[in-house]
Amino acid sequence: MKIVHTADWHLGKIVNEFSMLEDQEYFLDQLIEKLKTMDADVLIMAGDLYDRAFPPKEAVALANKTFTRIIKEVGIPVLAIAGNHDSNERVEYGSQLLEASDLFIEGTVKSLTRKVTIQGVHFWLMPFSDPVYIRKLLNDDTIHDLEDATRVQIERIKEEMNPEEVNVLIAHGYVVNGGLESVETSDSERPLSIGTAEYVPVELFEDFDYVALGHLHKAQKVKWEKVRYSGSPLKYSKSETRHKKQLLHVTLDKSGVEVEPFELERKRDMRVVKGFFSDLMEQASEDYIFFELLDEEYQMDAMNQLKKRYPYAMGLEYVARQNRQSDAPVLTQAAIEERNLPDLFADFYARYTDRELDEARKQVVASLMDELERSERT
Ligand SMILES: [Mn+2]
Repeated sequence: MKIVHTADWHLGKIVNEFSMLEDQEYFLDQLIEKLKTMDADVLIMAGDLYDRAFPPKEAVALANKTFTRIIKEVGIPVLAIAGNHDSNERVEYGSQLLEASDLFIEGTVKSLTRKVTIQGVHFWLMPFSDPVYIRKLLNDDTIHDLEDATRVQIERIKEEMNPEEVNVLIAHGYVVNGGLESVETSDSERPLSIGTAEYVPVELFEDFDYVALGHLHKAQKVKWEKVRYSGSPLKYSKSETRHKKQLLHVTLDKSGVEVEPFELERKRDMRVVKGFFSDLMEQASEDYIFFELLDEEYQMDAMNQLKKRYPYAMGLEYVARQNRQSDAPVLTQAAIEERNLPDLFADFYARYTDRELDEARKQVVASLMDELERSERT
């Protein structure tokens, strides 16, 4: 069995006011062409097909076109589940009918997880849902959080599953090896729950031969080779600019799993560019760029100026100013007590304005302090 594993397309996503639709369409065209040349039996999309529960119509049209082309032009089935950004019911629209065309989209959680068998390999489609919904659906009061909900769903799968055969789980969420610090998160992953633990221990998935995960935007394995996040195919936040975005080509049978990541060309890269304003204004780029300016002084209308040369500029920070502020010496309590208030104020003024307090201002501060002291005494 050869699988192409991808996830977190977030169709219709807007990053810093830029729609990603053109980039997403470009990527999906590349994906279809690549699938035509590679040896793959099935495509998995492990959740967050859309970025929002009510995606823009262009995003729905793009999903429709893409799935149709993969099935008709490439000729392989597609297995997809809802992620936490998707509307479970909307994603599932027409699902029973589409099954006949090899498009298997599972939106809502079922009392028994849906199984799809392709060439003798069993795929279990476990969409994301909140634990309160799952607790009611399964009528199980032991379910309090996502870990409980997942455990109960897996127990029910195991009652039906033949461990002698090849079983693949498709799921969406934080799957961790110990704590949340065992995985690498990004800024564009929305929290899964408020108030209860949102992660699930990887050990729950031990009996599967491969686990195709979605939610984390950085490609990574969790504890074992066979438990994988493909990551998102595109960069969706500044925190992802260093990621090597990829898809996974997975070859598996009962003896084990072999995972080969592959990359596709992007329409525009998203990156961080560091430099002085005047130097940057001598260059140009059509990538998505987060600027980190090294200038110590604020530049007049910097973002609008930069946008003339970098039409896809996404953000701007004055990193030299931030560094200097955080590098400023921290006074100990004893040192503070040794110094008088006017001196401490002069330090504060210099740090935040980049100017020394001049004599005239010093006089004003001193007289204000005197007045304060007098009024405190009376
Ligand atoms: Mn997600």
